[in-house]
Amino acid sequence: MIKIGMAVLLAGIMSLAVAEEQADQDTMLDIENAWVRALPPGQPNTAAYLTLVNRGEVMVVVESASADVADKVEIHTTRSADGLMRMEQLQSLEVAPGERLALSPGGTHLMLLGLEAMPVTGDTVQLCLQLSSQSEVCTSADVRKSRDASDSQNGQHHH
Ligand SMILES: [Cu+2]
Repeated sequence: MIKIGMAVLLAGIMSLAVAEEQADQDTMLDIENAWVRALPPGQPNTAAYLTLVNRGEVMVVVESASADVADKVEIHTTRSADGLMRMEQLQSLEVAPGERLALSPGGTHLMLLGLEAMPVTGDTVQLCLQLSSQSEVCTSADVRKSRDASDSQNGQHHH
C-alpha cells in the first residue's frame, strides 16, 4: 500500500514539473490593471487599457486581441501629426523580458470595435491577447469612465 502511494505521489510531482517547464518555455505574460472606458451608450467603439508584464526570459509578441463584447479588437497607438492626435493601428506589441509595457490613455491602447452594447461602469469585460507563441492570455477588465484615483496620482489627465 505504501509503495503504491509513493508511486502516485511521484507521478504527481513529475507531471507538475513538466507543466512548469512548458510554462517557462511558453510565455510568462501577466496582465495588470486592465480597464475598459465606458463611453455614452450608442457609441460603437471604445478603448481598453492595461499593463503587460513579461516575467519570462524570452520576448513576448502580442499579435492580436479579442473581447467578449466586441466584434473585433485592434491594437492602436496615438501619434500627433500636424497638431492632430491620430490613432494608428499596430500589427503587434513586443514586450522584452522583464519589461512592463503600459497601455494608457493618450498612448497605445486596445480598440474595441463593433460593440454589441456599450459596457457600463461596474461591468467586467473579458479581454484576451493572442501571442506569437500560439498561446492566449486573458484577463477581466473593469469598466470605468476614467482612470481611478490610484492611477491618476501622476496628475495627468488624458481624454
Ligand atoms: Cu484607437
